[in-house]
Amino acid sequence: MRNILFVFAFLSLAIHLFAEDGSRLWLRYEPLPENIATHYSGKILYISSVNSETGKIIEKEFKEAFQAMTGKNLHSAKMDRGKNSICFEINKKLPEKYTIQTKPVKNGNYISIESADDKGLLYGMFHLLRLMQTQEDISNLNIRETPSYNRRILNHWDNIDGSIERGYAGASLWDWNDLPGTISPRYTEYARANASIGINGSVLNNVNANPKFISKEYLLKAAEIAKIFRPWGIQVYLSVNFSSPAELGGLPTSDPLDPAVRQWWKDKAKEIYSILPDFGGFLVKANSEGLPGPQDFGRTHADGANMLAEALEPYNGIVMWRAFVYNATSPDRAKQAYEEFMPLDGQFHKNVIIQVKNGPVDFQPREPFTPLFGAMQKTPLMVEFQITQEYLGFSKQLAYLAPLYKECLQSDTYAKGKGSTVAKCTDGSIFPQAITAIAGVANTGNDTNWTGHHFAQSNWYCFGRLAWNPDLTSEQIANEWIKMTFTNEPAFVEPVRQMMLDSREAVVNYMMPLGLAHLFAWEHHYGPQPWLAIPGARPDWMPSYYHKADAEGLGFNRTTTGSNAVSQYFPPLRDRYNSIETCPENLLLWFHHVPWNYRMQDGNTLWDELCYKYQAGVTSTRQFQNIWDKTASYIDKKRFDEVQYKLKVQTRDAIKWKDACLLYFQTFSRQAIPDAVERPVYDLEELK
Ligand code: GCV
Repeated sequence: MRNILFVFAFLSLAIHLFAEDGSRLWLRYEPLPENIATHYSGKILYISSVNSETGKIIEKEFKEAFQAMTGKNLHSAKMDRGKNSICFEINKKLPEKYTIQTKPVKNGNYISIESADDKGLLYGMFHLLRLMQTQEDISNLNIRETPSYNRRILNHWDNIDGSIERGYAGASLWDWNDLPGTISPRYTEYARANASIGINGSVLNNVNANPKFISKEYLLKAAEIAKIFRPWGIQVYLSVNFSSPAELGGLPTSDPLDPAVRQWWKDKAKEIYSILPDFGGFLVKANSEGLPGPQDFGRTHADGANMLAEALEPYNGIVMWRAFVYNATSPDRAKQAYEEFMPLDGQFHKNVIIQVKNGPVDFQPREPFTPLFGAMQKTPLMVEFQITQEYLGFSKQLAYLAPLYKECLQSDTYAKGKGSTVAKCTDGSIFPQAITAIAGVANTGNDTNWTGHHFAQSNWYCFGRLAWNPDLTSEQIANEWIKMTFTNEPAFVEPVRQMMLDSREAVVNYMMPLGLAHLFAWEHHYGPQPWLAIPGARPDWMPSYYHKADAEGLGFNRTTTGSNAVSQYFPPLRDRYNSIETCPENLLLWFHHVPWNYRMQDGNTLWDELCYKYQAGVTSTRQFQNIWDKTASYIDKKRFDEVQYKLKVQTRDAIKWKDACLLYFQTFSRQAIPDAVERPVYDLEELK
């Protein structure tokens, strides 16, 4: 009875101390059930040779977490690897980033976490805590971990005025007005959350970069953020505007071959490193969507990137040069990055890496992988994913993105025969490269729960976990995240995991199934506007450029009889995509213009199949509502209610997508919507 009372008192204390508002993310360290807590008793924290700031963080975090989960205090000891102790130890000879092992000691055993540096110990500590949080057996451990990518980076599209481009979780976390004098406690919380999932870099500002970010005034502000991030193993990077020499430095030009411009960047790099000694480097969006770049001066992307690379080289900084380029006159936007960058392969300085969006257009709910992966073999490439849900329902809709990220990373490019996946082509295992990296456009903001939708936290989480190890399964990651974020109760974990795993495909189905892309409303990219036609606007910003609906059929002919984008892929993929019979149906309309009465693999016509896909998307969202409604008793009311409300909005908006797209495409197909599909509830004119 006393035990029960104790547990009860302990639980209510925990509940009292922390509101369940999502602010604690996956680092909630909830009390473990008593039988498990007993199993963990008696362990002593032992830290050797770690006197750094990071060492102090490890000691504090581990003690507090252990206390919160087990109710027991740990004691620090420097000398003795005693029975039941947990030992954090630097081992310079260790090839892996860290190991966690159960090792024998007199009368028992202890847990040893070893790494060549304190950052590895930090990751090892979070790994061990994760095992405890998810109630895994830690009695016999033999874990060896090495990250797949050296640089695992969040890109913030945050502006100087505190707004965030494509941000759906409030304003920027960075209080530029108050920095450097006032330091928000959230900087530490942000760094801690990132460290817990292995993220080790942060680009603080938008790729649509204001030149001011590299002024002395702003460097001093960024330096304060970097100071907080440093012991958590996170390097600061900045996006730079290519016209900075002219706009910030007052030079008459920003031509990358002009000696004064080159010197300006060298001086700027020197200044940056005097203020930010471990600065990571530059991210650059150039000659893209109206931003300046080397082509303004008749120079190439390589000329521009190499000039910056030379300036950063003495300090080991890198340049992440984006391949997101397209122009209004191109007959196929999906081909452009390849056309502009392939001729430059091998011409980049060794500290340049080309940052390439996962798909050739723009973070659509489904795209094939960008064909530059595997093709540029003499230049390091890094994948850029979007974590913020610009094209997947903002923070209003549930879309767990691990399946999307994995679909790209596991795609076989066939660059060096079968098995040349995008992951292997970018992690250094097929093409040796000095720099390996991966980036995700962050979905964080100053909302209490960080990401707007409670489930959007899982996308931040899964990006970090996959950046560390792309072989983890979406299911495994969802499992961990749910247990740490909500509860270990199987009656909650299992249905919610299934809901998450189904959610991305649901969004594809009710937004743009079968390889359709970019049917989005003008500018905000939330709802459907497949009919959009603004006189005089850029054609490649209009949905009809992508869907090509006409009386004959639907889809973009990218085969050898069309734009020939298929030729940018290696055989046999090229041939598979080129043939309507072998093209995967989930990309059919990406590569083919398909007649409305074309027979799909299941015998349905294209038109009927399209209708069934939209219906399947809507049906899934209703299932999500049903699943969620049954979970009320397992979690706190606040998060339950907030998610319940968002799932209702998602169903409502999925119906809008279905009605808008089917009613619009019906004006071309001139066929009835099959009986098994819900009748439209909106009129096309009303939706328009
Ligand atoms: C930061 C898309 C988005 C833009 C974004 C751009 C990019 O076009 O809509 O908001 O700009 O991608 O990735 O540079």
